[in-house]
Amino acid sequence: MGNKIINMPAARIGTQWLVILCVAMAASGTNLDSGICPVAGDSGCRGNPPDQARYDNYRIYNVEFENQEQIELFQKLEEQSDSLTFIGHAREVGQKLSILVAAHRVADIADLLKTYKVKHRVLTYNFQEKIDRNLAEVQPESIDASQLDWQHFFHLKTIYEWLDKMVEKYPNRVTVLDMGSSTQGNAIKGVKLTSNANNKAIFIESGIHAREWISPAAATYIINQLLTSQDPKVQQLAQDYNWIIFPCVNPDGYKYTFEHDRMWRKNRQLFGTCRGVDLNRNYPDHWNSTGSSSDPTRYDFAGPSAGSELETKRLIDFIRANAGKEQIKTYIALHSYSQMLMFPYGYTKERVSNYDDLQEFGKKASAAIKAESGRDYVSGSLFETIYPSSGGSMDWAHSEAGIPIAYTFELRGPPDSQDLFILPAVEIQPTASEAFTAIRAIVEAAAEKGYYK
Ligand code: 0X9
Ligand code: ZN
Repeated sequence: MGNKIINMPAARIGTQWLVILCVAMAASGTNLDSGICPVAGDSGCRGNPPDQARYDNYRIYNVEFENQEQIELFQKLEEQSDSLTFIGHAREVGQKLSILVAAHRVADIADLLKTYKVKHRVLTYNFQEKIDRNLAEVQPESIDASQLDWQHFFHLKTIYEWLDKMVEKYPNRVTVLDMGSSTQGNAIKGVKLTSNANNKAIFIESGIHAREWISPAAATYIINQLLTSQDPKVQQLAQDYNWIIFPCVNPDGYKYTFEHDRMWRKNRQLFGTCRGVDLNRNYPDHWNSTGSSSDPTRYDFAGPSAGSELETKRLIDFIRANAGKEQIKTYIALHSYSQMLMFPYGYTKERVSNYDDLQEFGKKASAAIKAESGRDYVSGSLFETIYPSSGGSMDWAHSEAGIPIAYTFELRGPPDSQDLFILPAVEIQPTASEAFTAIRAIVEAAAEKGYYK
């Protein structure tokens, strides 16, 4: 909206448009009398606020279902409304669920909770405060990548430049990998750390869900540890295995969380009036059979068909081309939040052939985290631990690509976190360290069982 339009006589603008214009102006603080933008801004008319989603006075409710009626109530609510962000779906008695409630729905939801006697707690009263604090912990996009640390969050550009710097610094050990471009033309870049061409390889997938910022941060932490740690055990691990790490497999979504909506999860593919496929529902393995949606407006939209998305195709092509050649025996997908270490399957309660081993390694990994930080991480099959979901990358990597050791980690915070995905920056270092500790415990236990022979 520019000054030209503001100065147009009312008669030349249709009544409907005039109303919209006035509401927009009032909302943005534009001075209708003078037609002057009050504050210098960076988008559209100087003075308009940026095109950024806000969550002022949004609340997080944690509810617990005690009967079928309450479950059906919340299933209906989720179906009917896009002003309630569910973290999971209402499924069973005893289940606890966090829901982000838009400010204009607070009275309505509070009434329903009372009417149906739903057990609940309010975890957060103003979600925007969490976001504001978090955005203050982001370093500017213009920062030199050598400044990358684990006390701040970083833009995609900085993470990618930091990968290039690692290659410059350790040319004999690090190579940059590029899977190709995303839907919106961003690179899907990673690194390979090689000690010996004959080593078995460990693959780490990070950032498939855009808003889970701890995931790319943990990936850069792990790369840095493998290259610089003085701990002989870490050096041994860097010696004995090659590591293929992609910090951000959903670059379009990640960029969007910095520029427009901190809570964005999916990729940015357009479907008429809305956008985004949940890339962790898009893999061609029992695609869209459970725990996913066929509706593009939903957070867990599986896509128009199995493997429809460019990001999914890139990753599948990469793994197909390299699983054998690079001897990839371990696949780790990093997510947040809930503190869980999960193995296949996600789509069924049937057990994988090496269920007992994966269960044992998971338990060892959560014990190692407990010893390190005191944090509780639950381990088990994904279906049994978090919720049924199909079309995930881990199921595909295990079943279709034949990678025997496959895990999905949900990193900090706890399941009843007041922050949801907005982890404070002070927790980056300890959380990333926990992730690395768990990976090391799994790899060491799997090595003992002969998985890397
Ligand atoms: O829902 C998800 O995709 C994951 N949880 S998150 O809160 N990070 O979004 C966990 C389920 C992963 N599902 C499969 N791999 N099938
Ligand atoms: Zn996730």
